[in-house]
Amino acid sequence: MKVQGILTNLETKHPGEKEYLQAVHEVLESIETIYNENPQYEAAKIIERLVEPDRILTFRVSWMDDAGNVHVNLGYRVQFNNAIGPYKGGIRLHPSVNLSILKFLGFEQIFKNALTTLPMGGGKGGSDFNPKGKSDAEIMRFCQAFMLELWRIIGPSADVPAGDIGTGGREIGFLYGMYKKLQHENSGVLTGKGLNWGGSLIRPEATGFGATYFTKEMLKLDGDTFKDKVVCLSGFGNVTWGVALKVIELGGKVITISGPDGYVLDEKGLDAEKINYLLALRASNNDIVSPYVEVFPEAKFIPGKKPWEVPCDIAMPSAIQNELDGIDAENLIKNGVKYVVEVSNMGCTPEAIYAFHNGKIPFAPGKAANAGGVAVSGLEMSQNAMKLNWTKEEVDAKLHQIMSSIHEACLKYGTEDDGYINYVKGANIAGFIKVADAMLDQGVI
Ligand code: 2IT
Repeated sequence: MKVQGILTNLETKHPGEKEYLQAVHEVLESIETIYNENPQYEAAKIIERLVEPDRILTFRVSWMDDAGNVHVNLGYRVQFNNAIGPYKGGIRLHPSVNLSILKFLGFEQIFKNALTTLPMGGGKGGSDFNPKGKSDAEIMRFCQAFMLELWRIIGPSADVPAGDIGTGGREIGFLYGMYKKLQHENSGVLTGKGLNWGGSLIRPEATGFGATYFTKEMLKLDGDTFKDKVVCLSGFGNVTWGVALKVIELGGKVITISGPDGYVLDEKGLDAEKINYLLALRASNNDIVSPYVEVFPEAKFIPGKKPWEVPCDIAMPSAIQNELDGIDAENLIKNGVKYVVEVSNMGCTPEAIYAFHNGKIPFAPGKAANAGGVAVSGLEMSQNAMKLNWTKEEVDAKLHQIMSSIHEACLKYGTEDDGYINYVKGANIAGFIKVADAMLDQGVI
């Protein structure tokens, strides 16, 4: 394969879609050798077919605010690949949302979902709607208007959306209510539902718990544990909350969280009360983390900065794509970081990943480390299909087992001659082989 040729072609076809091209580049680079060793892939033009979504729905979302003003947003659903199961992936509501971002997320989701071992294809959706500062009624009207378009192309065996940045339990509820009304069925089409209407225990915690279980496996390889490890997190949303809970349970110390306004340094470490407060902070509907230091004055707020300047053993970016760049990576390495685990999707820039690889720092990419969220979504689908609920212990045990198996897959395909584990390569190859082989089996479609 000529990776460069395919990329140049994509750049011409999709100029300016920088996040999407970044995600494709990373995957193609990792799978080049496997691809060249298996001419059946090239013969079936697997890469050329895999990098273009099956289809994209773009729609207008019109809604009215509480003052009676009309607003127009853009809505999207990118159905990327369904070779191994229904399209599956979240809905991001954030002003930065555009097609490039949803295509990068949908592309990543294909490999991530394949790694979970569950039958789920890849998709992603969203809108440039900003939920911050909106009332519950405004959120409801937006979600209802969004679903008035989306419902035509989703279904429990066709496409199963879920939450992502800006879409939590409240939004899933409003979306589900409208879908149910339009489709006249209660079949669990979305995941991340409320517990008494088809949701799964552990789903809210799953991304964070899963990433922590994955990190536990990385530590175990070195005969180590979380005990007394200093951990820097970014973000203060659902994912950060889940990581903090589990890291502390396993004996680690979480000393940073962050928002778009800056970061909080809490040298004493987060505890149960502070983690609980994250829920209140998130629910406050303001996109700022600084109020933390008003409630816990022993912590410091550092405005306008990212937490990667703070010395730590383990860095876990948990906010948004490209939040940790080459300079941040150099700072972390200089300060002695031992592990870096992407919990956000594509949280590290290519320069940062290069620096970690170069410095032989174990680095886990998001599509492996954060797969616990969608894995428990898959388990929610299983429970809905069976019309039965598993206990917290059952779901957690399955999540644990899935994260260990993803780690195993990374070792299998990512161990280099000198023993360094290239988790990026491992995750990309393992995910790719599964999807590519399914596409081969199913013919040219
Ligand atoms: O990025 C992700 O994996 C998610 N936002 C979760 C997707 C899902 O379908 O649960």
